[in-house]
Amino acid sequence: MVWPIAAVVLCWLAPGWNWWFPAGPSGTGAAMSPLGERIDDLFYMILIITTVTFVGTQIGLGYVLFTGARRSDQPEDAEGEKAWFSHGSHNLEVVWSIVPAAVLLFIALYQMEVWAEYRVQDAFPKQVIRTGPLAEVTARQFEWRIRYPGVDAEGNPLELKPDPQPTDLYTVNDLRLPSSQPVMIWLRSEDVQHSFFLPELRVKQDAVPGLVIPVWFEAIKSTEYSMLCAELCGWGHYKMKSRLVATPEDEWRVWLQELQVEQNYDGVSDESNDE
Ligand SMILES: [Cu+2]
Repeated sequence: MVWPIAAVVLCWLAPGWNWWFPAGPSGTGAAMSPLGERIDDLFYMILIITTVTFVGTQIGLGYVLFTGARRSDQPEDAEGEKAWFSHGSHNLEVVWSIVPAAVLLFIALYQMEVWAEYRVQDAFPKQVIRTGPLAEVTARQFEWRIRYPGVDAEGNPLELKPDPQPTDLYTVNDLRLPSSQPVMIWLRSEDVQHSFFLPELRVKQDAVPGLVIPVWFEAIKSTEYSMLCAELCGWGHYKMKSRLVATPEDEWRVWLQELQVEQNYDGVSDESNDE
């Protein structure tokens, strides 16, 4: 019984110690995105179901072992204590087929809405469908290359085109996007399979060579988040640790304008004359 008890105690304590979910900018393991909170609720629901199942089956196992040992001790008053075999019991087979199937079906149906919002483009928030992607993130061995649209004369971001444009702007390992609103990126891979992972936002999506995968998320706080590769993609896999910086939208626009000035600077002319 040591292991079941240890498992239950650990299940109980792990969330408080941030073993279950990583401690993000909030200092706790709390999800930093609205959809992430709902994903966490699903995790906890499944954790409770598996804990109850695990403890229940261990208690059942303990009970069977205990009563079996007691009966074999006293073979002389075996009357009425005849060994009972469950093997071939139709009723038991039906019960332990239907109950797990019902539990799995319940989980499958219960998570469908969150899954759809996360992965199915038609169910994405209307805002990201309207505004389109704000950046393209391309994974490669071993870094994240990020492409943003340039800004027009008024300082508004242009539309991000599927193919690189002369007006595009670039960063490496530094993804910057507006906070407190759903934003979308295009995810690609240049070489092998990588996995775009924002642990605090509960976003994890494979980057697959040849595919352009739209990914959306919403950072509820303006701060810096971890951006990792969650797929062992080669010797330098660890070097893909980078960051997502979420800022209010006006600050993000100013940053994009500054990036444009910086990247268009020819290194000769007086920078102040260009503006
Ligand atoms: Cu990688």
